[in-house]
Amino acid sequence: MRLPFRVGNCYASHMTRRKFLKSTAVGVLGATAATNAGHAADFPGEKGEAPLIISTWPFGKASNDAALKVFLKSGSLLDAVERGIWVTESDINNHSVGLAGKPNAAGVVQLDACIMGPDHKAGSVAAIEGIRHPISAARRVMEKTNHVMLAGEGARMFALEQGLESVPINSRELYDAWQKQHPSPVTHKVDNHDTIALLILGTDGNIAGGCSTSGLAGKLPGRVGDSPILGSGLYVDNEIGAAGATGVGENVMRYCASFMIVEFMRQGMPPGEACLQAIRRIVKTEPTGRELSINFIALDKTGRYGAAGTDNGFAYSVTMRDSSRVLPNPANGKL
Ligand code: SD4
Repeated sequence: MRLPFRVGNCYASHMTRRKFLKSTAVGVLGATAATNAGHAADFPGEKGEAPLIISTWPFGKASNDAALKVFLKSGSLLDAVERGIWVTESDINNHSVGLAGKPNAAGVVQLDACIMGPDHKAGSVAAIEGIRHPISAARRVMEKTNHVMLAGEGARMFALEQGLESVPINSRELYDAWQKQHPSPVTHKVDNHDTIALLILGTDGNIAGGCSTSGLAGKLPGRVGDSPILGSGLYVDNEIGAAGATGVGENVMRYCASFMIVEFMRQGMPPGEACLQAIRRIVKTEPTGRELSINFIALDKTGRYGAAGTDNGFAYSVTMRDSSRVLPNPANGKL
């Protein structure tokens, strides 16, 4: 989609979502007014030159920049994904990715991550505790085991055996104390969630992606979201393209949304339109209508990229050799 304004490099990676919202409100309204509501043909997305990296949220930009550097130096898509996502996982000011993420209802930070490469290999970890870089644990699952997904304590033990950086955990005591107060399961209001999903198209036309999150703040202990579930929080099909998600995982994983978006691209839709159509399809069957908090990014083999989300404040980051930008949610006003 051609926007009537350009969101340049002025958005530093530490800018909060709220500040970003405020600062782009005028531009977003402009974008909405300049398009005529919601026709697929008006939603073609944009095209870039590989190496091309896109990720969720303004904080993704710092990860994109790191991923680009790694790719240009090493030529490795998976290194670029992993080391790019490290940046967000390491950011102590980010409270929705990595060990600085907000804890679950029992006061424990449980992390989800996955990675998928051009050869359709994938690895994932769910509800892992105390591991600095869950994306690296996911990559090790992919490369060092015959499995695709490890969860909970087993995932942590595996990561420790692999020598990944860790911090001590005291989840047992926290969980026991929490259970005394809440003997039966309760649902907790979720008040904070943002995930990094990062997709890269290499100069050789190959695609890879990764995803990492602390999930929904206040989630029930053991709850796993969409982010480590292949086809939900992330999907890569090297013949077609890739998609990634951020938002309320329960509303993504019930629809295999990233897989759906890639399949829409297979049918010929440009990435942005595929994201929009996935949302429209999901919204149709949901009694809550568009109050779903589901947001997607996608890119295809030819370098087209796009995004769409139900959250007006959703934004995504796009990085190429000569530019690194944060763009507002192109679906604002189109749903
Ligand atoms: C989850 N999808 O665990 C993640 C959280 C998230 O933006 O993406 N928030 O449900």
